[in-house]
Amino acid sequence: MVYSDIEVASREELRDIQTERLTETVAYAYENVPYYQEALDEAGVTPDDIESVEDVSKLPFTTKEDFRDEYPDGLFAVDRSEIARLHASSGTTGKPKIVSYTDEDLDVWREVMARSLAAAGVTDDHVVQNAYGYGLFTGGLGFHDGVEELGACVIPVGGGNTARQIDMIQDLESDVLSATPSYCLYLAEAAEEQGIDPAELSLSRVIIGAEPFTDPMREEIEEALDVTAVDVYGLSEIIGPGVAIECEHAQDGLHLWEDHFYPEIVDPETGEPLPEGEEGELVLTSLTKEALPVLRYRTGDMTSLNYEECECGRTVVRMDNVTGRADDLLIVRGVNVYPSQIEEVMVDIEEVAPYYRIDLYRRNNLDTMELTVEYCESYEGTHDELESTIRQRLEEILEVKPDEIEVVGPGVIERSETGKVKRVFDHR
Ligand code: DLL
Repeated sequence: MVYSDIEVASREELRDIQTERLTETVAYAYENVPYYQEALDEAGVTPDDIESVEDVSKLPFTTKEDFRDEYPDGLFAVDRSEIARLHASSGTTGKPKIVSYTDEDLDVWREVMARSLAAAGVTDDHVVQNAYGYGLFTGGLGFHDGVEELGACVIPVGGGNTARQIDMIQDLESDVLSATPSYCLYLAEAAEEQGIDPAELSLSRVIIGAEPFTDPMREEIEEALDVTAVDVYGLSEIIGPGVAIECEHAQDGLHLWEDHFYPEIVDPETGEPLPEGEEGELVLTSLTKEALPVLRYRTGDMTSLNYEECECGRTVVRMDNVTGRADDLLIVRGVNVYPSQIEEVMVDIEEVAPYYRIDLYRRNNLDTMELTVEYCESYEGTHDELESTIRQRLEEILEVKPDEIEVVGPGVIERSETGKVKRVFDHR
């Protein structure tokens, strides 16, 4: 179901809306955020130079460091009295990024979340169990408001509490689970431990996001819970969840609500815009935000854009699934390694459970990489056999070999019930 006509508008109509909104946003940011006035002046650009959406590339970038430098509210464009809500992003080090919303911003967020849920196949008859964390994290409240806006029923369970979570699914017959992909697997595993077949639960779909996952990982979730798993993307700096989502129809790229968020793809090294279809770093400009307008935000997320109409009929641009971040790249003894490459191999080996961790150390001035992998309950072979299978498979795809592979039994690798999964531990 298409929630809003704009999802199927012609490309010309979309472009006109984007042009109008971009010119407004740039003038608004220039007038109301001293940081942007300075940044534009420095770049030698005035709001009048922005005449169409293509002029976006004249604007300077906004980065994570700018959010940090302007902590807590230096990027806000409105007075405190106009701010209806504050959230904070989940930074692992240093101060979080504080993000703000006016009433109108919250309306936009509800609308894009409702569109997203509808695209994922959620209807007003559905019961959505929301297992994203409530609180400063945008996942919980973002989903919550969107489900209400759509007219479906939300169960605000939040993150963790897995035994209760499973009871709720069983007793209240939840149709949809919104949760991180790692939590979906955690829940399936916990159900099994309780003697419940997770595939027999009432869930028909899960809406997974907030962290990268690979295709085999998605298949694992779909099989374990017998659901359709739909990928949802978003980030606090831009609004929260609901920037883009796959439709359940095609599951082929995430429909990005480009009447509110303008996407570009740039070379992560040079910042130069890349030709259509090429993979690079996603850069987003907010087109309707009041409290926190953001110009050309460097998301750090690697993806590509596809402007072809989807088989579901939506005409808005689709972004590819984000399987990594520009800064995810691990450089081990001078060689590039993406954790997603390792994950693909892990999930592809039947005897291995989808739990692994990568530890990097510097010993005697040399990088060392240790991989810890868990085998499945059903595995009957020896540790050595499995280790050599893993080593062989990794050698086919990686230029640099792990120095050590440790194979451990089921449940040994620490699980996290809440928040985003952490698989790489760089001790260097
Ligand atoms: O994670 C918002 C969100 C909540 C999205 C619930 C989806 C579901 P932040 O905490 O600010 O916001 O983290 C944003 O998480 O830049 C990506 O690196 C990563 N991320 C978010 N969604 C996906 C996804 C929320 N579907 C950062 N696939 C982003 C891969 C994702 N990475």
